[in-house]
Amino acid sequence: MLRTRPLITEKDVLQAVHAGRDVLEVTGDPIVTPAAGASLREHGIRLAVRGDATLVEGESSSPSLGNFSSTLLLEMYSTMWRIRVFEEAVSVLFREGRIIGFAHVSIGQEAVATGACLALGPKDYSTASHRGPGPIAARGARLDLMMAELYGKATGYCRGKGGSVHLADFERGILGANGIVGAGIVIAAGAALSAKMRKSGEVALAFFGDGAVNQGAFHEGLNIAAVWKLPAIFVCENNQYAVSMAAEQATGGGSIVARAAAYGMPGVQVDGQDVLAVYAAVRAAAERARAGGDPTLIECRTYRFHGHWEGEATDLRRREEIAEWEARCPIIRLGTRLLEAKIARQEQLDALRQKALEEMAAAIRFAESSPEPAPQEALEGVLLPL
Ligand SMILES: Cc1ncc(C[n+]2csc(CCOP(=O)(O)OP(=O)(O)O)c2C)c(N)n1
Ligand SMILES: [Mg+2]
Repeated sequence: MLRTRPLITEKDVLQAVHAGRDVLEVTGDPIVTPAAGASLREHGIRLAVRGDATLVEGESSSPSLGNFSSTLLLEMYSTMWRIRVFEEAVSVLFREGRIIGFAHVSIGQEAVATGACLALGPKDYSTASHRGPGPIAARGARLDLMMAELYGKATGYCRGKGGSVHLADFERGILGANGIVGAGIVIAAGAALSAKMRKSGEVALAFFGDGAVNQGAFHEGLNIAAVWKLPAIFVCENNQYAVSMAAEQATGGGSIVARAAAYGMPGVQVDGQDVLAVYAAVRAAAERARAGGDPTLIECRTYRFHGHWEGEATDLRRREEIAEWEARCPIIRLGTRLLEAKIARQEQLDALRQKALEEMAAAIRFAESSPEPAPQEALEGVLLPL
């Protein structure tokens, strides 16, 4: 049975302001739209929640470092660098014509992939959008096999036939990046159904963009997951744009996270530049899913520092906007916190980045020296129409 959760909009807040109230009372487990959250803060109005409220949307404050082991914090830091240096190399190699096909990088968004994937267990499943390398590297996939795939070499993850938008590693539960926007959402729902039927205790997580929430697959996937209480986690990488279309102009109702209410599932919005916030949200969602509870929609507000794809001729976004977000680099942010809390010294952080650089350099050497696929294998492993 679907639960109804009250929605707090900016209008509700403004009504309270006009009535001269400084408290907005609500019964149940409310959804607060981002605009309402901002308005609450702006007018200094407190939300008083009656009932068993557990989740309140709006950008959460960052969890304290004390909630995480230093091993995990350093793993987060090095995973983000692993993604960053790999994708920076991809960007250069693509421009040099050494990487073929498409390449979409998620430089700037590393905290989303990292926080989410590190909150999963090794047997869980994940799918990624067309912006594949980040979420796939974050689950521990091998950079050399990834790079060889991007080069179209026979040693790549899909023997050179998939490229960056179809990277997959089934042994790690990575069910693939996908060139079809939104497709990974229903694939994850299917994996979650399989886990539920097998009573395996596994969960399935789908990464997708803000553009995907307007696809039918988003609604189908969330609906079936809600109706059948599937152990699924839907992570929206809201990087504010689908190619050049701004999410705020394309999202009916104005809020992605509010759509969770339509399916009676918890919805959480987190600061996607804060790896700790993403981790905490996914961890809570995974625990709920494993315990047989509802699936969860998590909207991570983030930004891609590069254009839509590496071959993009024009980027229509404002330079000031890009600069504002570059100042919110998730890696620098975590590094600064680790230094301030004396959890790590600068030399340790530098060594983790250096290790990622060496792994990336070895991955390029592997890809460069790998053979091309043999022409007679061109149709092997490919689904052909009858
Ligand atoms: C079903 C479908 N429609 C359109 C496209 C073309 N397309 C590729 S990426 C993209 C934008 C997706 O934006 P978003 O979901 O926000 O992901 P982002 O690129 O921002 O990570 C579009 C429209 C596609 N690949 N698949
Ligand atoms: Mg997007």
